[in-house]
Amino acid sequence: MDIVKSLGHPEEIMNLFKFKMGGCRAVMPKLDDESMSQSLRTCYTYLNQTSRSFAAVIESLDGDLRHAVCIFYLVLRSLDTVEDDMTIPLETKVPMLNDFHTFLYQSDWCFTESQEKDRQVLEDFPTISLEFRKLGQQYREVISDICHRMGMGMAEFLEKKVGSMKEWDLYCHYVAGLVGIGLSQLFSASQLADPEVGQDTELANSMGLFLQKTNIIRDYLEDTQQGRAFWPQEAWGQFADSLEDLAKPEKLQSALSCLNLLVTDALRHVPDVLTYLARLRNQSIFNFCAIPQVMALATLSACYNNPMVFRGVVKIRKGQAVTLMMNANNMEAVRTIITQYSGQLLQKVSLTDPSRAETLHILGVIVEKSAPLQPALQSKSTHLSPMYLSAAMLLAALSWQYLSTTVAQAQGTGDMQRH
Ligand code: D61
Ligand code: MG
Repeated sequence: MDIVKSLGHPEEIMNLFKFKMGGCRAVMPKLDDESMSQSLRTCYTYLNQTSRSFAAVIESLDGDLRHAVCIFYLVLRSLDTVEDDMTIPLETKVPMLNDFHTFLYQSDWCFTESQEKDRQVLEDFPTISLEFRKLGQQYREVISDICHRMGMGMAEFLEKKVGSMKEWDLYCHYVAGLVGIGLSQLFSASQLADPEVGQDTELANSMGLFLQKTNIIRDYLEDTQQGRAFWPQEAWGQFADSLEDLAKPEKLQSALSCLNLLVTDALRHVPDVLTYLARLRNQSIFNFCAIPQVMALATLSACYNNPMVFRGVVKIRKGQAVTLMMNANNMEAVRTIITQYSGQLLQKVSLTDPSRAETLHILGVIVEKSAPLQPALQSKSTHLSPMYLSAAMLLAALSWQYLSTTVAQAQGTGDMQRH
């Protein structure tokens, strides 16, 4: 089935075969768990059970960073399982979220009343907290601090809705920006990344916001069907009387306008993502950080102006995902990928979309910032690399789009004047 979906994309078919033949082992070597304690092996089992997208890239991290990030993931996944469990009453949930960081040092603390799919990590939390207490002090301090701040943020938003775009940024900061900030501190603490990586919390926060906003945009239907509302009212309120209304066929145009507005807002974080990735020196950390980001951009491009967001869950092809996983392992390749998807998005921007100008603007900024550096080095040789050419063409296409916008507007005003 995956092969069929990639029929029009020969590179993807090749990569799917390579992947099936274990080709991605180059990018993600097998975890040698011989020397592991039983409880640590159990933690890696929970990691693979609860995270489709992060397990493999976490297992391929170097040195003691691997275990630290694995435990960091399981601690926050446990906290999030409490937040997401709609069967836990508020008066129980709020104190649990606020005090969760203290459970890390209570060897027998566990929670057995969750109905969530990931409830295993709460029922057997003693195994996770045991491995947590075995980590180095520098890692435990980061994990406990981030767990405390995320728990308090989640509790804050249990009592209030995501209203303004600013509150959307704040909610995504609590549940994903703090993950980026914590990971960056773990990277620097492991000496596998420069201290500035852990210190520049703005960039680290953007890494999390781009991933979480993409998830929230993609999961519109699943979330609204489960009574969860993460789309900011400041956005949907411009197009409908309720968030659920966006799923009504007669509201499709309004729904697409709201969707495109949110995608455009999420794209604001891409320039920071590029700056963040360019600072990474360790290959395993680069893969771990870059792969989820380019997957998110591919998902955003697939969601943009796509009615399927209101009828199901839009997913990128398996062949596309494998190709991104195999290619996104150096900065030049990431620049090329981001330029390609910006071009794809550009082609979808309709003349009548209310966010058209903002979308074209941010795509222009992204294309400029992700223009491949290589050509400069090749200046000695006259010919310009194909990527340089396509970036130039993209910029040309963008300015053409701008011009046609302004002309249309001028004519419009002309028309306006006429009526
Ligand atoms: C570099 C590399 C990975 C990064 C990063 C920078 C910055 C941020 C993140 C990963 C986190 C991205 C989160 C996007 C997926 N959204 C969720 O998982 C939501 O839950 C958020 C709260 C718990 C966060 C758990 C987490 C996730 C990824 C990690 C990690 C911790 C620790 C280390 C590495 C990666 C979403 O949960 C979906 C679900 O319940 O399945 C939600 O409830 O909104
Ligand atoms: Mg959650």
